[in-house]
Amino acid sequence: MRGKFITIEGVEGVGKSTNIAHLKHLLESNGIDYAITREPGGTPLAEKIRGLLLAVDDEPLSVLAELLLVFAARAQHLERFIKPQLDAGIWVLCDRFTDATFAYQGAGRGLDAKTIATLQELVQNGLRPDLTIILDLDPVVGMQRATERGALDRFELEQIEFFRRVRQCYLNIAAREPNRCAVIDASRSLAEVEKSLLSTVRQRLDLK
Ligand code: Z5A
Repeated sequence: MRGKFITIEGVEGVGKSTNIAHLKHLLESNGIDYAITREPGGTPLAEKIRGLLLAVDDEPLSVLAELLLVFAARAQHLERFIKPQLDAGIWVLCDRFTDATFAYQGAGRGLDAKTIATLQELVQNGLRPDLTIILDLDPVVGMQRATERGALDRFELEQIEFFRRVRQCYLNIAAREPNRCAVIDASRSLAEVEKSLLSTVRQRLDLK
């Protein structure tokens, strides 16, 4: 049977990496074979593209070049990693996916959602996550968490208004696609977020 594809999204510092560790334990305790990956990235070549996207460089990256690099990395990731894993019955847990493109390049940078949807169809050919966890947090708090962690990347240098648009876009996606998306309030303590996340995933994916 094909593996399930789970993605996790949210603004910077929302706790994606932290909560992926909890999901990993849940899958293990259910005896499920899984792979953890991330976007942009997930294969050696896609990780090189990630480097281009996150680096702070003297030559500013055009908004369109940014979008195309995101989808170039995704095309490689899908063909070389995600699809083969799913086809082999392995569940894939991915830190960010195309909802991030609608949120960052669409709502954040101002690119037309239709253009993004066209590339989505070209690259994904109908493939969508089975479940998307959206960790929701005021970006002011997320940025504080990210800043405490160390040097900021090219996206993290954006103004707070940019991240407010990103957050709202995620909430809009969740409202439009409630069967695929689950929103978790990530402003609570780590233990409370974990509890809520695990009960949601158990219920949505029929796990114990
Ligand atoms: N991007 C894009 O523009 N378009 C796309 O299509 C895609 C991506 C796919 C890299 O993503 C960038 O790529 C991203 C958007 C863009 N922008 N940026 N920057 P990324 O996912 O690698 O980068 P990130 O969003 O900054 O993720 P992160 O740094 O890995 O953060 P996180 O995983 O969400 O958070 P964390 O590391 O788990 O937690 C951060 C800190 O907060 C840490 O010290 C935790 O202990 C703490 N924390 C977490 N939860 C809590 C709670 N509940 N209470 C208190 N403290 C907490």
